[in-house]
Amino acid sequence: MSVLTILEFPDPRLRTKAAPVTVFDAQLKRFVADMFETMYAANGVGLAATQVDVHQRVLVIDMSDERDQPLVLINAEIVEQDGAQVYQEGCLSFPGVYADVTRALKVKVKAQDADGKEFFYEAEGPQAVAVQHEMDHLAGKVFVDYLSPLKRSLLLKRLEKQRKQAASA
Ligand code: GNR
Ligand code: NI
Repeated sequence: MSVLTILEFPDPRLRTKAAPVTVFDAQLKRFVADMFETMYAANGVGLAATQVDVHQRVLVIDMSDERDQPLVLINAEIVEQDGAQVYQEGCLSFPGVYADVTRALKVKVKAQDADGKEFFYEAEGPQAVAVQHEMDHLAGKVFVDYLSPLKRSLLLKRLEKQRKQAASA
């Protein structure tokens, strides 16, 4: 297994739209294992393939405190959604910055597992935030896209400041 490099904003590759997975083979399973290793190494609660420069519809999530509830969604599609919630989001591609984003409260997703078997997954609250955040990455979208121009420029300035501090630490 390997820890993969996570692309950071404003890398233009984060804007790539992922293609559906069509081949469910050993290579895909290795890639999923690498995604989990990368997400856990970075202390993230989710990771989209886009963030490691693989442009296929694969996302992983683990919202548990014990880091023992891995979930992989391949070719995920939202089939139902309901309500709204505001949640303070972060992103491994924007280290050290956070912002409130409004999203659906509940989502029902149709997806495939690493063997290609179709299943439905229903999430509410923080889990639903994670699913929507990762699905956005696969569409080339990032959480700052939801902010007003003013809030976005403030956040991107903070990102620069964080980077300078991290570089001189
Ligand atoms: O680790 C992550 N935490 C997080 C917190 C609030 C809302 C969304 C997330 S996802 C993020 C990992 C990441 O960047 N996934 O794309
Ligand atoms: Ni993210």
